[in-house]
Amino acid sequence: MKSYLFILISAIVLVSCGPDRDAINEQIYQESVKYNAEKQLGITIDLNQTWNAIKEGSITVTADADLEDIVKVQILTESPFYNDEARVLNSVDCQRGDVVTITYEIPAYLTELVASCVNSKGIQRIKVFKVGDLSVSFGSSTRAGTRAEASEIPTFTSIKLKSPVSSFNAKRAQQGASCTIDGKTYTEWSNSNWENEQMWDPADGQTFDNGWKLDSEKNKGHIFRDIAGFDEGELATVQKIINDILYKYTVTKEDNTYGVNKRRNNLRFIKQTPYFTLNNNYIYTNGKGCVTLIPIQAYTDEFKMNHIYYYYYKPEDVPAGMDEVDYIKSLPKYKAIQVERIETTAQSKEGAFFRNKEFLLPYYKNAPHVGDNEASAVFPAGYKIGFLNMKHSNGNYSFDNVKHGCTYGDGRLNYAVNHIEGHFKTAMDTSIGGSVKEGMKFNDPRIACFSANGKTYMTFEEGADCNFSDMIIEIGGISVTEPENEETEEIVVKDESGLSHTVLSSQTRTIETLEPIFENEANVYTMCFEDRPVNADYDMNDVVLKASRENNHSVRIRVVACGAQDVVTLCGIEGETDQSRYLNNREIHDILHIGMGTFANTGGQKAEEAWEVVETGNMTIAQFLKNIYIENNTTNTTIKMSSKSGEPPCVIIVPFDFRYPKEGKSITKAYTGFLKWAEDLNQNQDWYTAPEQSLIYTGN
Ligand SMILES: [Ca+2]
Ligand SMILES: [Ca+2]
Ligand SMILES: [Ca+2]
Repeated sequence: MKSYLFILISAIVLVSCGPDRDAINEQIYQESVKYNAEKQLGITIDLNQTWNAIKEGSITVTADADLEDIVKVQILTESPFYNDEARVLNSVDCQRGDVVTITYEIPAYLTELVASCVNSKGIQRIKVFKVGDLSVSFGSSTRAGTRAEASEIPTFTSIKLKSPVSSFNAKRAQQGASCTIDGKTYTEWSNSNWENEQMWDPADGQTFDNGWKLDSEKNKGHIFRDIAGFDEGELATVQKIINDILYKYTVTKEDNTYGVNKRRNNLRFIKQTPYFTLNNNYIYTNGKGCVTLIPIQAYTDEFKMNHIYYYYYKPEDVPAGMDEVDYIKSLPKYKAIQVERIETTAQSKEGAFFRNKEFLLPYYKNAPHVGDNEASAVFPAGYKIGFLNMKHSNGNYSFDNVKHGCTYGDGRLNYAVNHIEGHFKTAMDTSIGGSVKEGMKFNDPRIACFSANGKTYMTFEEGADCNFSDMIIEIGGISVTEPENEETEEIVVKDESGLSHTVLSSQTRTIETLEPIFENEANVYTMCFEDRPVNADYDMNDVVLKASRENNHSVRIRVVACGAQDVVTLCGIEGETDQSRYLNNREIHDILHIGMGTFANTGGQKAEEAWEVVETGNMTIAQFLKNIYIENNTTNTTIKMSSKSGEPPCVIIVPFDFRYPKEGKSITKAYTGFLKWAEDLNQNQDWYTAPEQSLIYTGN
């Protein structure tokens, strides 16, 4: 068979030198295309392969999120919060309560998507759904905090505190000029003003009303109530929000470069949050009710060593002439949670998400003393609340242990502890003796706050890396006031890298929430052509188009590259368009304003992209692209998506901002997973996410 084909090929080469392809038998042409493909690719193509990696679907969305002034609903690939990777697949303008059906076109490997209600200010509330689900609604899962019946609030007026213990910073500072930890000598605590820091726990044996209780075990010293788990569908949504920004482990080569011990470096995210940029990770109370903590994950082997404390002050309470940081060091620290009581060891190992206990942060009115202290469950307005994690083995307060120490949300308080070698210092940047590329500085926070989907979370870095997802706690709140009209204020903040973000400050809950406005890019679909199927080199860059949704009824189409020498005309763009920008029926070199026979944007010459917006009506992007084809006027051939499956890949559609190969580099080398997918379309469906960097065009 092969030798027979070889004879045919020779014949074609002879014939195709002439101007007229009509003489070539269509079947001979197709077989020679196939022969070249099998030679170039070296595999047998899956008989069902259509070279279109897009999966289509639709979902009916009820726009009932707890959000004023909803203006649209959109479908995203991932959670939009602090996540540059999330892409908008489609959006429909609507109002609160509307029920809308939205089509989407996604990479075949995605199994979960995100529906989002967006309001006029750009604030979003999301809900995760499964590809194939028929409908999704938001309902109570996006409710921002809870407003209590009076019966939910404990009515105590005093709390008994037991004898305090000195903090590790205090014990180490009390050593004088230097202190020794596990044989190493440190001077960071000398003259550090830490020596008076004390840790106060509620004493055992107290009872509270309205469902609140002290832990039944001795010496836990935290006050909590049992709460119902996640609302319907909320668990999947919370998991997605957390994992899309704070996933614990490294997954890509880049992650590995910046991580340590296979833990991802999530420090960059922490530093984007307005709580860090504006507030040093303090939260501000507004006097509307109780402030509570609801643990949702403790993905750490050391969870039994973690003890969460808090402190609070009014900025105007700092004595004149006193350094604010020294003032904070001297403040009493109160127990909030002993983490060993929130989960099992098995849950800690699998990174389970849960939501079953709500811990109260009592307000102690005066400086604490052993015995009864005047206290209330409602936190007055105007306080900054800060958090720390006191890490130590239970009952063991020895400062001579590298894992023992207090780590704070206010990074200025971490300077000394971050110097402890063999544990905390490992999380520092390599330039200051740590192990993490782009790791922490000595003054960086180890607890961060962020708001997403109407809730505010705290996330902890307890140890020797920068994954910042050792523990995740929702900052809850039980409001005692009637919900008022939204009190929001827009603030523009700059992050460390100098980028400006609009943040909406809201006072609708018991603490101020700071929610940035996230605008995610539209998903980009890429269509690649080979211009000479008979002797294709499969660099898939001879004509490259990119398409993205402009809105529910129009598509932006761009011509981004020409890696063809032949005269090639772009055809089949269907739909109304602005005639001043038309691309249809024009020669590709002409479109890009480059010389005939030259390449652009495939490695050598660069050219500006050309684009137009086309009214596509009800057509999906996939349908719109499938209609587009090229005419090779040099060889007199038409190259279009084959209506049959199992044909050679002369045209492919990728549901992604695909980095096509450089000039002359085969897609089989640039994407090593491509051939497996070509042979079996159920394998390696995400092949286009893992390029060989040196073989793809990245703009240079
Ligand atoms: Ca960690
Ligand atoms: Ca080519
Ligand atoms: Ca080419």
